[in-house]
Amino acid sequence: MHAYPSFLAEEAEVGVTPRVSILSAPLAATVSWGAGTDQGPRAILEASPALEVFDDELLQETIWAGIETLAPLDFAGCSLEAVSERICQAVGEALARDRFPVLLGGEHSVTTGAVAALLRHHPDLHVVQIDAHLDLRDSYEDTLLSHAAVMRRLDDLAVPFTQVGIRSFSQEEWLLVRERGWQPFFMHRIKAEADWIAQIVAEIKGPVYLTVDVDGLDPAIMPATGTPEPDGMGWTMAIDLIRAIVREKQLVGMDVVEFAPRPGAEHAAFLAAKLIYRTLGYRFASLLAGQGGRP
Ligand SMILES: [Mn+2]
Repeated sequence: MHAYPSFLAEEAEVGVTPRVSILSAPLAATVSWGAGTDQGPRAILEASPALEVFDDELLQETIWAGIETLAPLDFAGCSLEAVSERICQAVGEALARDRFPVLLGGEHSVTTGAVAALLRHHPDLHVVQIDAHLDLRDSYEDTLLSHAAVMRRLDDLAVPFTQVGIRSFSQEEWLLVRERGWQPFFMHRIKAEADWIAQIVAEIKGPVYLTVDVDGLDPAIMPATGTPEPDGMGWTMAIDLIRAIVREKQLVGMDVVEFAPRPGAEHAAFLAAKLIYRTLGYRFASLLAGQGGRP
């Protein structure tokens, strides 16, 4: 068995106290179609050393913020409840050590445990979800902690959330959205409303947890996922949104979920790694300002 890879490999070893913990949650228990999300974290980490450590937009070496990769969580023999508790504990430990947590899924149900941990530090937490799906089913295949019900579980926790890139949902979910008066940022909406990013920023009141289900992106750039819904968000769309959120709000944690590596689609793992590195770049830009990243 090969050692588990780390984000940016030895390039991340710059000798500063880490401010970021990369935490792998290789969970694949309830995927509906297209398995392989348990291999997602490894594939993203393995692709990451191909990134240029000097960010081409921010003109800084974000590695100087300090990025550590923790050993992957082991879910062998765990129920989904136990998985969620284990993630909550691991994210809680990262927060206690003053680290910014980046969780790599694994399927989307990993988000619940991370949000539970963040809520203890930020009771006014707001979740921004990039996703093709509403994930508002009450349960899915009799599983309350299914990936298809993850946002419903967050609603149970009374966490406010904003859903972006949506283009696939059930009638049950649609009726719930109407009943609650929610206004998801459907794909057709963000294409029709030029100020969609400003609208999203305006509705966020507290610190932000960003959950990126990679199927929110267009399958042309992100084919490595179980449900590659057509007509998704482009790279620039997603990055413009993340830039605005991180600059105008307080980003306190993030995850990238539902990545399932596909032979021949290695660009997708590279994209996921760059999206994480760019987001960390925004998050730590003021810390690194004026020094090109170097201390
Ligand atoms: Mn999804």
